[in-house]
Amino acid sequence: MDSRPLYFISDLHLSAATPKTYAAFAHFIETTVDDARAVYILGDLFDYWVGDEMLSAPFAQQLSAQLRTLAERGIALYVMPGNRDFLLGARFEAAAGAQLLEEPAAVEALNHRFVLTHGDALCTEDRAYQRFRRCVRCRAVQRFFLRWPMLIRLILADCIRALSRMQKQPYKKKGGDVTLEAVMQLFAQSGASIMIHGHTHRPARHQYDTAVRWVLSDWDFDGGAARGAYLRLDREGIRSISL
Ligand code: LP5
Ligand code: MN
Repeated sequence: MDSRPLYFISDLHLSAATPKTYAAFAHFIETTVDDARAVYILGDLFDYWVGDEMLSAPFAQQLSAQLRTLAERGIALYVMPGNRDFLLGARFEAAAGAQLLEEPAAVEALNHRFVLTHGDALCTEDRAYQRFRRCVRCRAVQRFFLRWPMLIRLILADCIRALSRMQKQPYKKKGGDVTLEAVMQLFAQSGASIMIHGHTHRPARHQYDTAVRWVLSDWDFDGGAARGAYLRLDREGIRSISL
């Protein structure tokens, strides 16, 4: 059995405007995960993604080349789409040497069964967001959107981002967290005893009767309070390690 550790991160929200967070991420990829069997990025690697044509931007080229070094070192890379980068596609996969993971994903490793998800689908009280999500996760809507010129896509994404920002403290309002009902339903449906997700920016370890839910931290070294962390699973179990 391959007993090398697995690493989990999410919510880096990287863009050309986040050089310090990118530097922390580059260090994580170059050094921290050197002993890994696999790295899982559970959504929102990018601040936003409106189609794989974004790969032609120097920032995205640098980032995908960085990610490709994992495959070259024999480390598998799995990327799950988040609510900001669900339009990552096959060209990104090829450029980054990654495998896109559909969510929720069940994974067996080191004698545990995990269920992995970004986390936004679990915020079932956020009805406006769930309506929006159903619309933009519809394949036909995505195909339609991806045929538009890049400039128009960027303008629409900017409008959506502005609307989203106008919500006061989205993670503190009612509906800004996962619901217990959705969490329990996902445990039951997946048969997993460990759940890992991000999105809510409320890093924690929640213990239930027979299951555990780990919530990943977001990363930000460019704005207010510097923060970032990853989960490491090895034969001894899971640990959260802050940067
Ligand atoms: O991202 P975060 O964490 O700050 O907030 C999320 C929810 N917001 C979003 C929007 C993203 O931040 C921006 C997405 C950029 C990529 C766009 C791709 C372009 C569209 C592709 C079409 C195929 O996800 C926020 C949640 C919060 O998490 C907490 O869970 O509350 O939800 C919102 O703010 C959404 C609003 O509630 C509803 C917005 C309605 C916008 C209507 C525009 C319709 C456009 C239809 C497009 C075809
Ligand atoms: Mn998110």
